[in-house]
Amino acid sequence: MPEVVTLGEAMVVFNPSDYLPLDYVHSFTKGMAGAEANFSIGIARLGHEVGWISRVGDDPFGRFILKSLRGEGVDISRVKVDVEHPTGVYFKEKKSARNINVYYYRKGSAASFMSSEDLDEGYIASAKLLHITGITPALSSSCRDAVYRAMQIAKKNGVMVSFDPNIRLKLWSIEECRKTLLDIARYADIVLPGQEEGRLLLGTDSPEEIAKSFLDIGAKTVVVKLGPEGAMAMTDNETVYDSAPDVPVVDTVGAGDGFAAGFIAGVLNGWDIKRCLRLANDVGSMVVASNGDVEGLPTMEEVEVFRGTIKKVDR
Ligand code: KDG
Repeated sequence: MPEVVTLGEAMVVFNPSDYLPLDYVHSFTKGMAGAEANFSIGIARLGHEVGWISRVGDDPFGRFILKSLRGEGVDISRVKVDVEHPTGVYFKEKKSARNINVYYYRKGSAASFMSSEDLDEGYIASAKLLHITGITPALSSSCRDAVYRAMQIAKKNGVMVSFDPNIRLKLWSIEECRKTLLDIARYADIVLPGQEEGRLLLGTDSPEEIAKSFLDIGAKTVVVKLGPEGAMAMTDNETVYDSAPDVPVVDTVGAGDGFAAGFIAGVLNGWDIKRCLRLANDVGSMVVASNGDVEGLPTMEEVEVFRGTIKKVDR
């Protein structure tokens, strides 16, 4: 049984070949996407066992997603193939590396029909950690029920819960989003908001105030992502800051999932918070420096090469 379990929608992403408005782009590269699937690949590459729960359509894109995740070593034994609904897709529009829009074609997708009946209680109960993002509860009411059920199973069985708000205002209104995500955060041991997400949810830009608010509602560790500035982690006993490595910005989408995978992998390794934060920042930066949502996710060895602590022989 996997150490980490997560649930959410994977999609096929079409990455444009040029920095142009989408109406002028003529070719795209097909890739894997979906926050929880990206996170799963990140965790697997960093050497931990992870299971991803979802539904995919009975179509070539669903098969592509399953082959990709299986190939990465993610456990997909709890994924259902839905013969009635398609796999979701999304298109990325890049006007520049820092100016990215997304266009979703996921309404009515197979994953949006996921429900609490898709959950295997023993599978979640035997994990060390359940990872939730704010995207899954935005997909449908049955997905939201599944998220709550998964968190209840985790709480009942002493499984740690990590929560990345991953606010997507193309999926729901800010009012519904705020109400739901602040409620979900009450179940989380580790909360990983971005600074802007903290502002949207709590009305403050201050990383310290954002962290304290989540600690007040029950989190044990809060990690606030500060973009190119790095990140800050706070517990009841300590506050730690870490800067992000300076990398060329190629594609920022997926960096938060890589960051979460790095932090959680560190937690599973039993590392102190400073070391977890370092790995999170390194993994996030490596994703930012490569094209695509998952392509830049590193193995531990690749992290060491990136840090310059080991040398790679190229030829
Ligand atoms: O965090 C990256 C994700 O945003 C991307 O892979 C697609 O899951 C996705 C979403 O809903 O935006």
